[in-house]
Amino acid sequence: MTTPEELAQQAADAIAQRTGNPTHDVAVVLGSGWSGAADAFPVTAEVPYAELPGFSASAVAGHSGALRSVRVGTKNVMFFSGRTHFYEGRGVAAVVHSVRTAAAAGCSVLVLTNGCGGLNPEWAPGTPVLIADHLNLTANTPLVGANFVDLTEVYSRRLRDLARSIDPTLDEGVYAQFIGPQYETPAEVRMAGILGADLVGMSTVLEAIAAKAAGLEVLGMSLVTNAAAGMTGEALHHAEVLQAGKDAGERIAGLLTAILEKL
Ligand code: 8IG
Repeated sequence: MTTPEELAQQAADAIAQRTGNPTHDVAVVLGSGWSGAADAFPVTAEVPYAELPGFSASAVAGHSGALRSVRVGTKNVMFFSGRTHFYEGRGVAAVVHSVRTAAAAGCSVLVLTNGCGGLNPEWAPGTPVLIADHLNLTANTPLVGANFVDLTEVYSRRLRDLARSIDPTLDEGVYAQFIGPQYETPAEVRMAGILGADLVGMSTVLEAIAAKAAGLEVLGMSLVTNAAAGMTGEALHHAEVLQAGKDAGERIAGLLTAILEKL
């Protein structure tokens, strides 16, 4: 049996071979709305997920499904454009395979981005928010066995401060991961708010747990693409979510680019 770590090592070896970079320094997972950031840097190589051990092409509109290696200053940065979501039913190991691959490739910093719903009425669609902490509402974990990982500071204070040194207006909040794929009911959004959530989404938390277990320093950034269900009385549509991402694309790409240059 191949363990998840062995499969990640195979993917990392394939990435080293295909990109010509024996190691990478930083990994970025691009969620809904964030893809523009990968275009700002000279591309070393692009590898379709289909050609990497353990990866599968994503089925969600707005997610492209390839790994891109770029050079940022003196650092090699790998961009995962598209992610496996828990709701795809491929299991939690598949969800965190990118994260383990990044660790196996030598990365020490992981940037997790997503599009999500916002509970704070001051966050208009298109507002980027730093993730300060999370609620794991998936009733799942990527960890198996007696692996008592400390989650006191999942989302690095150093990296949040670095982000705010670039954009002092950045707010931060608690991100709650629901399984999806359906959006929440208004009652579920109220529940999440009572539990302490400011952001609701369908990714990031399981990945962040795997990242901490692998020793990675994590920066989490959400793009609020919509008010969470029930906040405005409007219904949620995936097309509008994608449009909000497109409209905010330039600002958040610039933000992410500036962060990567400062790492
Ligand atoms: I984009 O409102 C996006 N993803 N769970 N709720 C959840 N996921 C999301 C939402 C949302 N918007």
